[in-house]
Amino acid sequence: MATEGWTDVLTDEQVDRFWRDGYLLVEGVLTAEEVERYRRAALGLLPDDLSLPAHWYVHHGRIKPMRSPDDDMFDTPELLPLMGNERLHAVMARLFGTHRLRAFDGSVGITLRNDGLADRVLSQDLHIDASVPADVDFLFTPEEVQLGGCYYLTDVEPNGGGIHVVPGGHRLLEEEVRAARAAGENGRALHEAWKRVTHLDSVEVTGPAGSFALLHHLVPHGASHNRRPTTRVAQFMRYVREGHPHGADRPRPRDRYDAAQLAAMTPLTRRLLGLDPWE
Ligand SMILES: O=C(O)CCC(=O)C(=O)O
Ligand SMILES: [Fe+2]
Repeated sequence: MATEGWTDVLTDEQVDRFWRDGYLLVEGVLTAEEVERYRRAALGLLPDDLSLPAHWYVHHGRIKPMRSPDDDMFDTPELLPLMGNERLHAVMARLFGTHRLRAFDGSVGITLRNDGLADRVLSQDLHIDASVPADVDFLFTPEEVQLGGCYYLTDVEPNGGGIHVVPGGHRLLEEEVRAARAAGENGRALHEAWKRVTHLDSVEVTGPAGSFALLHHLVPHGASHNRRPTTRVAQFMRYVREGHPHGADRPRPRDRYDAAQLAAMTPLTRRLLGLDPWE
């Protein structure tokens, strides 16, 4: 089936580097034709007159389209195939050690050039987006791991709005949380529940269009200002194993999908969304 060959999709060196650094740029996940199609679909979310709906998020040149005030998942027929991409699933299966995964997120981030705030690199506080509720302590088990990141749908050159990550940040976070626990403190609550991390240094992840910038869920990361003319277009994805301890593997509700969306799904997409069971 679709996952054939997933064991050799990354080299052992890439796998080791990912678990050591907590991030990895995987090139060539999308073909040039796919990049062009999805980039157009993502930019096609922008209204013709560039009047951005009030419920969209716009900050320092970064536009986050929203389907509704509390829904940022763009699983339209055009963009839905990104959620069931075979190559990204193979990369994830290699790292998780199983192909029985659930995929979610599907949000889009479009970063225009911003000439302001010249003394600042980041346009967003470093944070984590772990599927661990803010009032629940980390388990630090393999079952809890969520792997995510973004497809780059444009070339991202240095200072071009690439996602910033803290190298080794997942290990730094675990050490800090465990030290706090040992001191009788709540490590989960540190740094505003790890949504405002100001004490760690980050680097920009650059790469050609068609790459996936892969992140461990405990790596603090944040958006950066784009200083280049090329508008950065990215689509975000997250994966967990079936049986996630905090319920992040819940299937998508069936009534979310109309005939056009269902027609855009492959058998792999249906399993990743939880509409069909894994064998
Ligand atoms: O757009 C980016 O580069 C990162 C955005 C991000 O991490 C977020 O919005 O949670
Ligand atoms: Fe984030």
